[in-house]
Amino acid sequence: MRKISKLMVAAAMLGVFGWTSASNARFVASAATAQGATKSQEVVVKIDNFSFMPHDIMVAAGTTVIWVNNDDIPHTVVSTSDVFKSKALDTDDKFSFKFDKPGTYEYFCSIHPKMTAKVIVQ
Ligand SMILES: [Cu+2]
Repeated sequence: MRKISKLMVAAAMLGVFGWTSASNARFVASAATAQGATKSQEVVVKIDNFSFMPHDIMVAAGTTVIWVNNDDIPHTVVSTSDVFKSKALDTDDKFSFKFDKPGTYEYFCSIHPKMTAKVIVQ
C-alpha cells in the first residue's frame, strides 16, 4: 500500500513537471516567432508637428505600415494614386496599410496638402 502511493506521487510529480516544461517550451517558441514577425513586417510612421516621420521609408514587400497621429489636430493619410486612404485621424488614432507590391507610394494629408511623404516598397 505504501509503495503504491509513493509510486503514484512520483508519477503525478513527473506528470506535472513534464507538462510544465513542455508547455513552457511551446510558449517560448511561439513568443519568439511572434516577435520576429512583428519586427520585420510592421513599420510605424509618426505624424507629429505637421510632418510624417520618418518622411520617406523603405520597406520590404509584405510590410504593414502603421501611421499614428501624435498631433493635437486631425490628419489623414491619402495615397496620391488612390491605393489607400484613411479617415481623419484624431490624436493617437492609427491607420495601417499592408504593402504587398513593390513600388513608390507617395501620400499626403488631405487636410494639409503640404504634408507629403512616401513609402518605397522593395
Ligand atoms: Cu494634416
